[in-house]
Amino acid sequence: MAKQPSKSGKSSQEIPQGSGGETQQRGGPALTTNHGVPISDNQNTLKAGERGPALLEDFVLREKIFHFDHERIPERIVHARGTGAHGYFECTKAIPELTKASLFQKKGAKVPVFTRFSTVAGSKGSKDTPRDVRGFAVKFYTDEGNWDLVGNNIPVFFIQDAMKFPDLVHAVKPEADRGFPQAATAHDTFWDFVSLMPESMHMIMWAMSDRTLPRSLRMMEGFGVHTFHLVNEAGDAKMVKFHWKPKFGVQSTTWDEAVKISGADPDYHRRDLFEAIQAGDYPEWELGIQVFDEAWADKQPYDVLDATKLIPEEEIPVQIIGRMVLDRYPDNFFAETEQAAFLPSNIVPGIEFSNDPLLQGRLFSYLDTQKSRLGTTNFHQIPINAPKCPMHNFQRDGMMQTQVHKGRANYEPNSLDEANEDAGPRATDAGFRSILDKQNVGDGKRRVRAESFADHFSQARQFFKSQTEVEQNHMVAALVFELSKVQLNHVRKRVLAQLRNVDEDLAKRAADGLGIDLPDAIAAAKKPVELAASDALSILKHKAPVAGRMLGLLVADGSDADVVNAVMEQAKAQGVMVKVVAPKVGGAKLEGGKLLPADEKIDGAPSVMFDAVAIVLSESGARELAGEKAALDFVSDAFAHCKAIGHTADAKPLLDKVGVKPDDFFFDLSSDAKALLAKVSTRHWSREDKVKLDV
Ligand code: HDE
Repeated sequence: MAKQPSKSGKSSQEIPQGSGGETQQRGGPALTTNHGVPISDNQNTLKAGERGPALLEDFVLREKIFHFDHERIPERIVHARGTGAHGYFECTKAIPELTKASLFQKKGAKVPVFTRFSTVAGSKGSKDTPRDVRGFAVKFYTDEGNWDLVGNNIPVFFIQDAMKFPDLVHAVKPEADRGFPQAATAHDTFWDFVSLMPESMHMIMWAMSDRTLPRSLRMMEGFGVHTFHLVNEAGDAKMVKFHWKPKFGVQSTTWDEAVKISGADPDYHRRDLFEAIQAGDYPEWELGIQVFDEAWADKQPYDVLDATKLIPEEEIPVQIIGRMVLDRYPDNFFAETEQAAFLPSNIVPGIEFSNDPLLQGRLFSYLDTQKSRLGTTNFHQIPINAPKCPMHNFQRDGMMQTQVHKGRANYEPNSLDEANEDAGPRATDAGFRSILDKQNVGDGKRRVRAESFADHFSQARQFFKSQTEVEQNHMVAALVFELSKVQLNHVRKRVLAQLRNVDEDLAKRAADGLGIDLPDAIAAAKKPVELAASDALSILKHKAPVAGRMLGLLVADGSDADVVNAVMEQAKAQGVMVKVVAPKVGGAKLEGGKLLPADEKIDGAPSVMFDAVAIVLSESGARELAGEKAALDFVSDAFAHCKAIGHTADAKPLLDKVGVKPDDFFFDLSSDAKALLAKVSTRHWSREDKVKLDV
């Protein structure tokens, strides 16, 4: 084709084709179409003439736009927002007497894992820090197939029977007519539903506690929730609950912090996981089990098949059998994290389901949902989902089949081997067998709820009683906040009426906070029993190691270099990460002239993003920052959120402007940086009374 003259008189072929006038040849392999044809120009559409219409024959453009148009897939119906990482599971205590599962046979044996954490209610693009349950799903790639332990960071659930799940999810998601609120339980339909479902009250206690405001995904417990079975080589079965115990301790933010974090960094948890792994501070959990038998289960005042109940750790201690380390962030978020398909039905020989009716419903749902989300029954062939052990069967074809099966053996039984052809795989005696459970089947088909599931309040009360005063205050504040957002007064009242069955004082305090009269209690289906408090249920009674926490180091021009170094050295020694915050991201010129580059500009890194703060300022730096709203908020929020505050004596003008009075959690960094670091993971809760903030 003849070259088109351009307006400037130059042939269009002579105009450099890269953006900004430079060519785009920067190394790397040749750019091609999806079908391997090399592409010469990735900037311009093929046109009829330099300023003419685009040509339909432009297969390069058409393919590029076509693929782009279909880049998104449906998000998960629930748990849409999440992030994940690769790692390994190591058996630290072999338990062949309990299970024949291959991953638990030998101390020191490792299997690869992929773990995804999620919020439940929000859409894929919602914030990381709403008040919400967190998903904790682990895929173990064992040599006998994938085992998916698809749990949450809370050991119980809202409902007892899968039949109610669509109703629960409809109620919590944005309201059907208005399309809001996003990622929030604080609205009419959620509270309407749960107040009519007394079985949800135990989970409501957890949801209104700080458990739903985790400080980091690395600092959450995980729970398999349901009772499962462990089966040994001889076929003996024991019941089991699975627990994940975080190495970095359990920690939560306050509500005010979570709200502010969501504005400052909607990706807070995702970024935290990424940064910790990049820094080599690998998130780690211990895997624990509570093991018991039917005879023990039969003696409990609740049913172990009821997912709204937990087994107190004081009753059946958690024995640690392994550890999980997450040491590699995915290379590609979509290919791995988004396409990861977890299936509670993925179990391996030696692990078995129980008859928990919630679990039984899940066994169907997850397999089913992958077809609409990932578009094909062959989703198990996507690398993140594929087992890492051999896999052979006679399932064939389907959309996006990537395996090229050879031969004609696609049915069984066959005798093709007699004709020297490949006859394909055979079932094996060593394969998965379901345990015999004669006891619980056979009394006819019945659409009922077992009588043993009827007590909805005893464990809810046990949870409330097990909290420290600070945690109870937070729960009251959470209930008042949520119910203040509920607009239907009869719903508020019904919640309070249910709460009276949990704890009279809790109900009364919530009613006071709302400014409404306490209604009569709703009669409980079964009279609650008094259960002993359990320390394991309180976050503040857990150990709080300082390693893995994040310190915000505020500096400005003229800051004392020795103090900065002392803080950094102490932090390093304690395994605490540090982010340098300064008025300008280019950094601050410390006293003596050395430039300290900043990680963040002050208005991009409010103190809510840190566990504790070190304010290392010269007097002139402090005076200057005393005129900046972001710096004032940095200090006042750190104080209000009860965090440890280290400072130089010269930082006084800033502290004075904020008006905070130093207390036991203020540390003079010129003399003692170590003391600050020791308190990075604890909060000075008694400040809450002083600041009277809406915790
Ligand atoms: Fe889920 N749940 N769920 N769930 N769930 C899903 O599966 C469902 C339940 C949990 O990171 C969906 O692949 C039903 C309890 C996690 O990809 C869906 C019932 C627990 C994740 C589904 C429950 C969970 C999901 C949506 C009641 C804790 C995210 C997309 C019978 C033990 C997994 C998907 C990931 C995801 C159904 C209840 C945990 C729709 C029907 C109880 C961690 O299949």
